[in-house]
Amino acid sequence: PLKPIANESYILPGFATAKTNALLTAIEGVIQVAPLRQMHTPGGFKMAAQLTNCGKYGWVTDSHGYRYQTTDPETNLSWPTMPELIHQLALEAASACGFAHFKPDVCLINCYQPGAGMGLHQDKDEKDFSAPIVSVSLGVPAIFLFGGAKRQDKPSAYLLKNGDVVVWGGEDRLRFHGVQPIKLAHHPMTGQKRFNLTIRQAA
Ligand code: MD5
Ligand code: FE
Repeated sequence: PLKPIANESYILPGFATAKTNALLTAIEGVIQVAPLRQMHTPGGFKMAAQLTNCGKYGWVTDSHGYRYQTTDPETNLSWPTMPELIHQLALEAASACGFAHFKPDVCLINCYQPGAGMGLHQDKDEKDFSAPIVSVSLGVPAIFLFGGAKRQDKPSAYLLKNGDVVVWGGEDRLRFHGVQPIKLAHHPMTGQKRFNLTIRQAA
């Protein structure tokens, strides 16, 4: 099933459900090399979610700005390779939504504890906005806020559960979006946490 939420954006409910165990195992492997950490925005605020990356590039933020880089600033090591399971899942989800040209080179892993959210923002640090973005939700549910081209546009709210996949592209690629603070809940595979994989083409 494929639920359109805008002209070129779709929720694929449960698209990754059969793979959630393997995805969490893959995430554990990444975290052992590139630990989860809270980063700071250029304005000096600590982000609520913890993050890490895998793939050729990783998304980072610090006092100098938002950017992609090939090394982990905590360890100076290259980011771990993107597990093939994640790479393939992203290609399959994008293809199911009609996005044939997608060469993902980064998977940002966000980890939300109860109370953590993400304010409305646009993803615009990538080179080619014609490439879609695929997101995979794991663990406790979250309310995803999907806005418009302007910050002032009133967002729609969608509940994203373990195994749900969302694909954004085309005219919707630069919409404002965010995540409401996570409610206290329990998931058998992640405890109180929510993980989100955001698979993108940075270069
Ligand atoms: C999350 N993460 O649940 C979300 C899912 C981020 C972020 O937003 O930047 O780490 S990805 C949601 C997304 C990506 C690209 C475009 C749009 C939404 N959109 O047009 O709404 O941790
Ligand atoms: Fe985003």
